[in-house]
Amino acid sequence: MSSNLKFDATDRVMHEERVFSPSQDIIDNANITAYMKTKGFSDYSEFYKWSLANREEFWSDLASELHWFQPWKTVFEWTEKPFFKWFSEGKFNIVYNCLDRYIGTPIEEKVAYHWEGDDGSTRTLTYKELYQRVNQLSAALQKLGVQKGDRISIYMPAILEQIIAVLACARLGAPHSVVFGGFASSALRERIVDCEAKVLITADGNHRGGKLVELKKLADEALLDTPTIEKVIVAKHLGTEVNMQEGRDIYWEDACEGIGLDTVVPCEELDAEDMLYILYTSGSTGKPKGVVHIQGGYAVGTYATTKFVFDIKPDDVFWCTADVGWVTGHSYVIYGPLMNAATSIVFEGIPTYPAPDRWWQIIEKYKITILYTAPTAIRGLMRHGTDWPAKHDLSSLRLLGSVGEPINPEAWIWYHEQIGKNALPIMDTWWQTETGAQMITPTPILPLKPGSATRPFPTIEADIVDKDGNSVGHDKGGFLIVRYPWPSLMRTIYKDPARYETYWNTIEDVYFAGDAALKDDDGYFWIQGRVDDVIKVSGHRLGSMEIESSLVSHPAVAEVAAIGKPDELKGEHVKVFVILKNGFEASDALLHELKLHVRTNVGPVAVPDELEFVASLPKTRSGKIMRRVIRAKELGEPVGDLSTLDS
Ligand code: 7RM
Repeated sequence: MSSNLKFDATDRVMHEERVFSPSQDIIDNANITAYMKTKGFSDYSEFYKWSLANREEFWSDLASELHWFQPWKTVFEWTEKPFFKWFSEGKFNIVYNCLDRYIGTPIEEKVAYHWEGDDGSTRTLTYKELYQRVNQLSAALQKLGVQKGDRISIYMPAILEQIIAVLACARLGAPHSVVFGGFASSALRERIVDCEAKVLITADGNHRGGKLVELKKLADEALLDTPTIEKVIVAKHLGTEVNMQEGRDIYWEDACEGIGLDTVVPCEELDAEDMLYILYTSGSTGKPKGVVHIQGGYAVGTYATTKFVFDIKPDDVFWCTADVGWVTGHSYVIYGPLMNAATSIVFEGIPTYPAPDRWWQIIEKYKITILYTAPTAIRGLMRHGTDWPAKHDLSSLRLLGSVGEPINPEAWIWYHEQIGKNALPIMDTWWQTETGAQMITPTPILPLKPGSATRPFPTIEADIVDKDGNSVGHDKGGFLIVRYPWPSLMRTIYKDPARYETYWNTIEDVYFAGDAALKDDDGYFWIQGRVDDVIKVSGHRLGSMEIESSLVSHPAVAEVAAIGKPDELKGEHVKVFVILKNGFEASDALLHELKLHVRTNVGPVAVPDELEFVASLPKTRSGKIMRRVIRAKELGEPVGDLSTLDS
């Protein structure tokens, strides 16, 4: 167990005695109830116990609801621990399950996405139309030389072309690597270089909250140093004049020229374990990790959780507010909802533009039934008062969800009272980029406690342990772990299997999530936050080292330490401590310059709220900065073991 963990995860109790029990009506009609019945259960605890002993049966039941070109031979095997496979030898394509299987059925006329632009413009795609657009782009990619296995980076705003691009890649078996449109050019470049992408799909630009983002310009800066990129496809979203490099850049519409909407590019019949995507996420080093997800098991996991947690029914209108640049967008804007034939909403803008009722207006307009969002957004909207939601008819809503960070009971209650009109259950879903799908989460049949993600999803053997892997029992803090692989767990870290293995050997033989948590007497989990150098700012995942390495590239900076500090609105914000090089003076001007430096190098999400110039930083004898000590001092908490401190 590494010694640089943020805290020891002991007894940070967050108790909430209130319990909200679901109505009998909700219980009777839930998808999970129907499944439990087929297995002879009416009680979740009994069913969960059964699921731990019958993992393969549970997951093959769910997998059987999807289309396989050829059935799997083995449900699960540990190939060489901690590497494993699900549904071996099954032939599969996730896109077939998102689109093709609906063609020729009434679902083809159903709306897949309602899109609402920042400026209020709208667009709709039915399943048939989405299928056509995806086939068309797949054909265009083929014409540009893309083949199964080629990596494609996608750097786009929240427009429907982003989703079309993702699906067109997956259809061909060409792994996509979506880079959040809020990242700056160096972050984009680093990700393109790591996965050696052949093609980049981007857009001219976009507006968010009325502000212009010149995306192509940012992409061009990244492309100065990305030797593997052969072609750049540019979607015209704003229709503005942008630089187009001869021979490299091609407009989306030109790439698709001559490819009719009736063109069909059959789905590549892939192995269940073939790579679906790489998604970069922050860890404890400066280099982001390329989390690898695969076609089969990932599909089964996102399909099953969407069905049971969000309880999707044919008439639902589902809105997951996450950006496709993060894992929540991959799993619950694209794949999970499409495999459940749901109608989803995609919104380009921000909750408060042009006014703080934009979201409530969208819910009323599209008669949204399920809203899945982040605590930081709830807290932000809470600040504007109850009049804004009260102005709108939110009665279409039947279920709420939360993700990205612990939801504080105060925000939970506001969400429940003001948006859920004192009636709607809130699915507080704990999971990670690495886990692919929701892990510790209620389904609508579980009693809820504000602030708790409740209990593990069926088959997920989560526990709280000490650093030696021993269960700590109830009401004691510890490390959150999972004992056994599940289908949607990442398969490796791209080109770095050793880094994947650290998830399984930090605490011997179990999946170590990097979070501290505790379990109460009812077996409810209370997640307390990261114990490593991952910082969650407004639900966005950042790494201390990424911010630090960006800052040390500035000529004035000698050394930096970045930490996350609790923040009422954002959950956490970044504070950096900077030691200047000789000959540089601390000043307000330099402070602003350094913040700007992070903005242009990593992106606006990573800009530190606080920056302090210091003369020294606590270090180990081997010269490693002890962020744990800095953080404890900053928060006025006990600094813990100082035996490795240099001075
Ligand atoms: C989905 C996502 C993962 C980290 C995770 C936690 C934190 C996420 C919750 C949560 C408490 C939740 N993926 N986290 N959901 N903490 N309650 N419901 O966020 O890879 O970006 O981040 O986010 O610390 O380890 S992520």
